[in-house]
Amino acid sequence: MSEWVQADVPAFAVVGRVNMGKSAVLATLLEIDDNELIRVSPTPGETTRCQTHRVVFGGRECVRFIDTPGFSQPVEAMREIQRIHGQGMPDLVAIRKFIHTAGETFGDEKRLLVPLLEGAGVLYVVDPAKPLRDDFLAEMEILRWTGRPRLALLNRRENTTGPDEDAWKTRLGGTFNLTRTFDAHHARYEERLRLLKALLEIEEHHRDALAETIRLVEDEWRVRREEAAESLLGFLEDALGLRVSATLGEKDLALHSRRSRNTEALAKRYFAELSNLERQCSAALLKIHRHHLLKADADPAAYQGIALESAETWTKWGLGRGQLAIAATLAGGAAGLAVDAATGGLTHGAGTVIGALGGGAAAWFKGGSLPDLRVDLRGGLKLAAGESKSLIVGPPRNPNFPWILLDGILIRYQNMLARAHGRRDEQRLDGGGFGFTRDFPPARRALLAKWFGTCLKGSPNRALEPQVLTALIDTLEQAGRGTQGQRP
Ligand SMILES: Nc1nc2c(ncn2[C@@H]2O[C@H](COP(=O)(O)OP(=O)(O)OP(=O)(O)O)[C@@H](O)[C@H]2O)c(=O)[nH]1
Ligand SMILES: [Mg+2]
Repeated sequence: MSEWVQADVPAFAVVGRVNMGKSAVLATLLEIDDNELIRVSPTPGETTRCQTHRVVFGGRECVRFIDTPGFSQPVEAMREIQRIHGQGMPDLVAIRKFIHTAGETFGDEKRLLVPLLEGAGVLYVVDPAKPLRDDFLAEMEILRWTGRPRLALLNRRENTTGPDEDAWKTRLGGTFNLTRTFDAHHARYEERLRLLKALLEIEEHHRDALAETIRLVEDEWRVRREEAAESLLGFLEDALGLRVSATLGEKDLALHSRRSRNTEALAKRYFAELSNLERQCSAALLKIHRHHLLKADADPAAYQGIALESAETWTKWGLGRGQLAIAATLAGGAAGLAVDAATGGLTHGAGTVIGALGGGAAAWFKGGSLPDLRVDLRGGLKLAAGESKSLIVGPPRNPNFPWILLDGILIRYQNMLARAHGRRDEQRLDGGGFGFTRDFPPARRALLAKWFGTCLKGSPNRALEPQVLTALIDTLEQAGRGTQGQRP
């Protein structure tokens, strides 16, 4: 009975020298960032026995990969198999005999050859920066003797090329059905898909099953994008509609120091809640993409005190000066007031507006020291004894604010997709990079601007949501390609 391979499920054994990145390749390919499930480690000899990793869709196993211990004595093993076979090229019979008769000194070789004997295809991982020595040639020779479909993978580290890379390619080209390059630390979805498609090319016997698997992977990726777009839509709606409020008593109003303390505390709370929403959205995206070592912690300080009027800020967030001018024109050029001069539909009832304080308003906000938030005071200015009123702090008035929020998440999304699951270091998912919104086609900009406007007023236009969702899905697709968001 076969231990590793089943007749109707395509199987591939990932083989190669110890420490070549076999487990890392597999972890990236299968999106497993958990060391308990696939151990990736700088210590050679980490994988000591074969381990099956099943790719399952809808409860059905579509393909399986077998991680194996690395070759440790390939030259000696090759000689032993030749000795067992005698004259001519050794075959599977000789390899079977080797597995059954050779001693434990060949323990790694025996264990890694068992799945091949049972019919698994070969995914041979090499580091092309290493010199092409005899022991590697011996590994290739043994793999050739198995007669199994073989794909060689040059696992390039940080794009480094070694002096022997051409020799590797020539040699592998002569021994393997296909040779591909892969970077276990940086491969993205497209490269993973390309690798799966390469397996389909070499394994004639399971062509249909592999083609079906690739379709399922592509479908799943589409579903993920839709789920990500939904999270993004929810985030934008919540973030743009976010308001925090505090109840002010008579003393709070009467004393200047208390007023400004209150307002500052409220602004701080506003930004803390805003980053919390951003963190939740990032966490949802990470969950959809099975990341556990990437952390979603958002930094409230990222928004607090950012100079919303400075061109530098917009450039940092990916908005060019030209676009800034457009946004300003769209908004009537009126950015920069510290205090909302009208309720602007922000409040639910008709309240007395802080702007009514006229010249006093600036004092309330301690000049320019506060971010440019929409602030609203409800309840009238004159309080009867025992009455209280609410101070409400809402989204920055700058017309670019929604675009900043969107860019921040899109950049995170792109950075997340660029992180390979084969890595084992922890990292914070950050929003550093250049934005996407500046490159939006005019129709998408107009649609989003319209919807943003309704969200900012706290009453998102539900009728627009399907279109917005489609626009966000397209946007995520473009961000996922990794070609945008770079500085031109
Ligand atoms: N920079 C970089 N490091 C890599 C890459 N692939 C693997 N590594 C590192 O190389 C080391 C060995 O990787 P593993 O995947 O554990 O190697 P292995 O071939 O499975 O090793 P054994 O199981 O011990 O035979 C780990 O520290 C990996 O993080 C890569 O593409 N780029
Ligand atoms: Mg390993």
